[in-house]
Amino acid sequence: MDPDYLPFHPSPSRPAYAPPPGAVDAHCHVFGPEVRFPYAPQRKYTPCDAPKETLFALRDYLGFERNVIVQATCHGTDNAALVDALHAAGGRARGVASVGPDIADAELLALHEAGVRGVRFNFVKRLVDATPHEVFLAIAHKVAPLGWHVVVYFEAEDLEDLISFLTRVPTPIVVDHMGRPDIAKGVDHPDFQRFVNLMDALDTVWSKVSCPERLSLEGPPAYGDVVPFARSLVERFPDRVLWGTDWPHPNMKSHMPDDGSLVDVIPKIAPDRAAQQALLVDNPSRLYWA
Ligand code: 0GY
Repeated sequence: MDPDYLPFHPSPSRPAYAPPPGAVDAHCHVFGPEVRFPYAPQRKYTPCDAPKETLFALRDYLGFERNVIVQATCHGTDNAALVDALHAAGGRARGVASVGPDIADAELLALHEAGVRGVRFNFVKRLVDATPHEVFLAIAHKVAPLGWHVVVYFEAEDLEDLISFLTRVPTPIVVDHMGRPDIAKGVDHPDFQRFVNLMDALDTVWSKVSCPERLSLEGPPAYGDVVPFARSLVERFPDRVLWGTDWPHPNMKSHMPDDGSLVDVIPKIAPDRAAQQALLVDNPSRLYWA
């Protein structure tokens, strides 16, 4: 089936910014190829095939050494493409899987051996049908003994209703894309400050300072209106932030970002070498390679 959004950028520019040795792209995906790893029947979009070989070539081209590959909704709870990529990465990739509550302990162990270190809970209504919080909590309790964490994806307007759930999660929590703030409202708006307050109150909550291309009203290549949001989190929580390309940018319909331009946003959100080292190397190493 044809993809229902733009294909990823065919020839990204080489970024001016050079990431430090050991840098991790902590949010990216592999899709298909469909002939080998079919997409989930219940998916809400059909992606373009985005195979592991292309991801690893992009990693090298952009100056990264490692990837965290995140299971996206179009593959449902079939983590086969993810596991295949992890095996091929030779220790240079870790994974975040999607699993159901009935997953067997042996399956979890096999995922762990492949390099999975977390599960993802998706609350974005256009991407998934709702899952009861109790089901997610049962999964979180099942993976906690493995030392895994939970990645959550939600939109800013839904955070208030999720706070009581988040406080009950027994593992570290990584929030995708800064909780998707409405950039037009500004950093000081109560919606974004609710997220900052959550990170203040719960030191188990981390944030990916990623995806300016999804959040920006200004658009490429600088995505300048998103910078103050990401920078404020990097300054305030230097040890609990991660960065990722989000390649191959599923569901991007307005424009397809040049991944080189996305890398060049990094020194604007983490201006000094110490902040860059934490964001790109030390923090993801602690969470995924400890
Ligand atoms: C992302 C964002 C999106 C998609 C998914 O799991 C997914 O399908 O996460 C999106 O459409 O915003 O992080 O890849």
